Amino acid sequence: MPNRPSRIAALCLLLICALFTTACGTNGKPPESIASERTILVGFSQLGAESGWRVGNTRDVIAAAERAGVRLMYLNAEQAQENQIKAIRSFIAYQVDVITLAPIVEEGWDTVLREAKDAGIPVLLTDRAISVEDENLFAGFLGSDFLEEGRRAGRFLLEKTKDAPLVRIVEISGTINSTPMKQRAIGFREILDGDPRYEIITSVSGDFLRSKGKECMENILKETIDIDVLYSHNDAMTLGAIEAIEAVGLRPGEDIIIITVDGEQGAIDLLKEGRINCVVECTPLIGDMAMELVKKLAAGEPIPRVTYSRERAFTEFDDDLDALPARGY
Ligand code: GZL
Repeated sequence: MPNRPSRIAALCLLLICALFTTACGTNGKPPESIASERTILVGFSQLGAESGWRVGNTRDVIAAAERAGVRLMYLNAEQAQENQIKAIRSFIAYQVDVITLAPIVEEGWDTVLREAKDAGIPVLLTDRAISVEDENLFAGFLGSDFLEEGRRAGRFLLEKTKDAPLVRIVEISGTINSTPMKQRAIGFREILDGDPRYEIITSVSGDFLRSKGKECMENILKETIDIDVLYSHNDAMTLGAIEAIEAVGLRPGEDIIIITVDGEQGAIDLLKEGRINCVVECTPLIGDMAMELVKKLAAGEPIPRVTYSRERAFTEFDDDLDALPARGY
């Protein structure tokens, strides 16, 4: 429960707002229409700054809020769920119109989202999903179809290795218990599980961090170099893993097939050089879509439970890689 000082502050703020509203006169309009006329205040709880993807996402949401005339309170949780929970409580104390949450993991949100609901503040999930007892604790989800991202990675590998007798795969996964980590793993396995030629010899978490991706790959290479494929859940970890692969004299993209997710400019550049074979797109540029949904919520309108961003995969089989526009992250 929010502590007493913040509740007193909230009540004072509320009283001032009430007096202000009364003084300015509301012409008897219902409160929701006032929200649609005055500047919308959004509390944005971002999980961290762990990758180029995340930094690009933050920049895009901030720029989109500016374009939309929405006032944004942005708090970076630095990869700690407890900081996101504190951020949500401060947004409640400020009586924001809408909360947007990019949840680092799926569990542990029921209590604080109940507080937001009791305060009458709708919550939009952006980027990742959550698991809660009561689905009504959030208004909707905007982000990627991570299962499909994993399937795209698997389909590329089937095409790339259709004549191979045996394919030994190393998986470096993302933050444990996060939606992208869980679903990119499931989608990838959905495509390959029916074929006995594919063996995932090890799967370790690199927490979406470049440094940990490098460390994971170094440790794996100490055990074996009999690896055909690296499936890495994000470009940051892939760039780290490629350093480790090259440090032992192996050629990424040739000796080891490299499949990565996100679509950062750095990964696309390595795809063009032949040091990565497949880049599954996961766009962070969802700010404008988020602001459209925020405005609906602030006006008391319903939004879809799930809104997916449009994505594709870029592979060595594409003949238009040089024509690709700059990625913007
Ligand atoms: C995916 C996002 C993931 C990215 C990583 O939507 O949550 O988190 O794939 C980022 O780069 O760290």
